[in-house]
Amino acid sequence: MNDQTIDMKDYGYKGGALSDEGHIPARITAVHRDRFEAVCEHGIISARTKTGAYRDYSEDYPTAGDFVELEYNPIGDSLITATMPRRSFFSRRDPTPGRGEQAVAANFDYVFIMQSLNHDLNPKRLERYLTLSWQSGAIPVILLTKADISDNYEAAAAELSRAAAGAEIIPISSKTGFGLDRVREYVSNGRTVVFAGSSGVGKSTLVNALAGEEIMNVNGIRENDSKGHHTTTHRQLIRLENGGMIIDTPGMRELGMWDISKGIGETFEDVEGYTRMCRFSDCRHESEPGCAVRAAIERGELSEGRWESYKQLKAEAEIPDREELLRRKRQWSKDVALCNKNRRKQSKRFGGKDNY
Ligand SMILES: Nc1nc2c(ncn2[C@@H]2O[C@H](COP(=O)(O)OP(=O)(O)OP(=O)(O)O)[C@@H](O)[C@H]2O)c(=O)[nH]1
Ligand SMILES: [Mg+2]
Repeated sequence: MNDQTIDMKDYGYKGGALSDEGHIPARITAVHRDRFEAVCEHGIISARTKTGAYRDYSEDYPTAGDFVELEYNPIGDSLITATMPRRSFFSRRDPTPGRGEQAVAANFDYVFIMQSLNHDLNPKRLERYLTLSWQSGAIPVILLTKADISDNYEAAAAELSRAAAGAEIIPISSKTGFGLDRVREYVSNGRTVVFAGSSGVGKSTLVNALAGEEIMNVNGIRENDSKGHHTTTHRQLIRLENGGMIIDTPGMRELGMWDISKGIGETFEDVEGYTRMCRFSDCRHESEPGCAVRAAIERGELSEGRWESYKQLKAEAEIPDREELLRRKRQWSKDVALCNKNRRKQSKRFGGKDNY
C-alpha cells in the first residue's frame, strides 16, 4: 500500500460517470485467482470483488486491463463493485464445466501476434490469431521474433504475407534491438498492447527490452524442440516510462476455445471475395461450373492450404457452442465404435464373412 497520487489518465482512463460518489476508478494490472492487483489514484493496491457484485465468473468478471469501480480501503483489500464497459477484449470459454465465457484481457488498442522465426512459424495458427484479434475490437500486428538467429527473416515474412491479410509484419530481435523502433511506435503514450503467442516465443523478453529492465521473468527454452516452459503464469499489465502499456500473457494454448465466429471476414477477405464471384450463390466449391474458388486455386492465386483453413474455421464458427462441438465429436466416435462392434457381431454370425 502506498499513498502516492496517480493520474488515472496515465493508465488510459478516459473518465465516465461512476455509480456511487464514494467509488473511485482503477485499472486491473494482474489477476491472481480471486485477488486482483490494481492501480488507482492512491497507487498499486490489492483488491477483490465485492460479495454479490458479480454472478459467479460471468463475462464481466474483472480481467487484466479492465477499468473497474472500487470501494477504496487504505488498510486492507479494496472492493471491486463493477467492471466498466470494455472497448476491446479477448474471451474464451471457461474450461471449468458449467461456467460460461471468461474475458482474458481487456481494453487494448493493438494485439501483437508473436511467432518465433526459430521453428514456430505457422500460417494456420496465425490465421486463427488474426481472426480472434479482429474479433476482439483491436488491430493486429505480427511480430516475427528472434531475427538474430534466423537465416532469412525476409523470406519468412514474405511467406506469411498472404496469411497476414494486410496486417503489418515486423521481424524483430529483443537481443539485438533490431526492429524495436517500429514496435515502440505502437507501444506509445496512453496506448495498450496485448502480447499473444505460444510459450517461448519471447513475449516477456520483449517486455524487458522495451522497458530497459528485467520486469518479467524469462526462462530458457528446450532449444531442441523450441517449446517453452510457460514461464509467465498470469496476465500482467505493465506501464512503460514512455506511457505505453503492455499486457503480457502466458502462452495461450487454449486458443481453440475462443469464439471465432466474427473476424473470419477480415482475415479471409480474399477468400470471401472469390466465394462471392461463383456463378451459383449456393456453390459448394467442389466441382460446380463457374466456381471462382476452384479457378483461383488452379491459377495459383489461392493456395489449397489457405482454402482448407478458411473452411475449417468457418465450420467451427458455425457451431457456436464449444461444448456442442465436443459433444458431437464424442457422439461421432461412439457411433463409429458401435458400428464396428455390430459389424464384428454380424461377421461372426455369418461365419466370419464380412457382409459390409
Ligand atoms: N536469440 C534470441 N532469443 C530470444 C529472443 N527473445 C527471447 N529469446 C529467448 O527465448 C526464450 C523464451 O523467452 P520468453 O520471453 O520467456 O518467452 P515467453 O513468450 O514470455 O514465454 P511464456 O512466458 O512461457 O509464454 C528465452 O530463452 C529468451 O532468452 C531474441 O530476440 N533472440
Ligand atoms: Mg512470458
